[in-house]
Amino acid sequence: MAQSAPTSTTGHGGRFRARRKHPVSDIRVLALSGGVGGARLLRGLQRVVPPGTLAALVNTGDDFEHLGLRISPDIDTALYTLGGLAHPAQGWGRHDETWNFMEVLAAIGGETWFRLGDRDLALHVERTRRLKAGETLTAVTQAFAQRFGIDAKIFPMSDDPVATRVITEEGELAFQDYFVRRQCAPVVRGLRFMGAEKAELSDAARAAFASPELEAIIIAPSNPWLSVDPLLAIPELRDALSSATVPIIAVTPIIAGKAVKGPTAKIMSELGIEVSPVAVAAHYGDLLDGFVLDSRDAVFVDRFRMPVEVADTLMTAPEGSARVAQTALRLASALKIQSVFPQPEGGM
Ligand code: FO1
Repeated sequence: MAQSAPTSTTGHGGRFRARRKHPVSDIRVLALSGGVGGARLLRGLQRVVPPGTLAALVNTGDDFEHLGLRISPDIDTALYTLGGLAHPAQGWGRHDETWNFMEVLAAIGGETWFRLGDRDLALHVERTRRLKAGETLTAVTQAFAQRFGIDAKIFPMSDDPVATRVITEEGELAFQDYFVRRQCAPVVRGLRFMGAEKAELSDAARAAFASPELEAIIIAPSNPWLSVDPLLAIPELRDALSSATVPIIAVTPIIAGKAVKGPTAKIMSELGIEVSPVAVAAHYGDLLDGFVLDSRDAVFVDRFRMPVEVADTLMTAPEGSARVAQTALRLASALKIQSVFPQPEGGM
């Protein structure tokens, strides 16, 4: 149903008609994502679904204030990756970056452990300004996504503050202190997500879950403990997943006993958890309807108590992302048909 394009005002009193935006009610695929691995799957999903039908709920537990700036790393990784601006090998930040700001900051004795490129800086400065002017993180993120020509809807998991705290053998650390300053070295004993129990979904995220066109929910191959659990710690989000009437599919973040990127395997072993895709599926428990397993781990198939698709899940190249996205969506649609036409007892 064609809706009149909403008009909105610029920050300078002018009026302009926002480009016609797809309404959230067009959303067919909803992805939960954090970090680099998650963003790569979002890139694949954006390539294989029709325009305007993909929404992503992105982790904000890594967000922090640094040098007086409000920084949302997983949101920015999603923006850069979907906007074609991401640094391919690094995953975070831009490919076309310069570092003059950091150079001078170092020269004047500023904090340089968290590296902010000159172009990246504009996002943090403008986000900080708009948040201080009273805009929500959801509104700011959508404005940036539009400016980057991104078709998918990128939603923070909440507009309320949630802070991931990493409980280590050396005591509790703020997320970026653990992840960047200490390069994930401290031994992890547990995690907590400050504010999650009080955090709510944004109206836009709620509308995405309620979309009449919704066909699948995909848990991206992000670090389950660091990047997905903050989302699952939000009661309203967890309830929305538990009451979802569409299949929920997780894509493995572990391949042949290792994480593609980041400390997933290290944290699993430090938490005394078997470093395998089976343990990841068990971590998500009865939320899942299906799992995408990497072909290098096909040996684990018979340890799964849910439908599994096996594929090459490495997404270093863009076509890899599209392949994994297709695999996850194919599994979801197969399960959806099954739920509508259940197999006779003793069926497949
Ligand atoms: N990760 C690093 O390992 N070192 C950095 O200096 C760094 C800077 C940075 C700046 C902006 C941004 O959006 C992300 C940045 N990241 C950096 C990545 C970030 O810490 C992680 O991507 C997430 O927090 C965890 O996925």
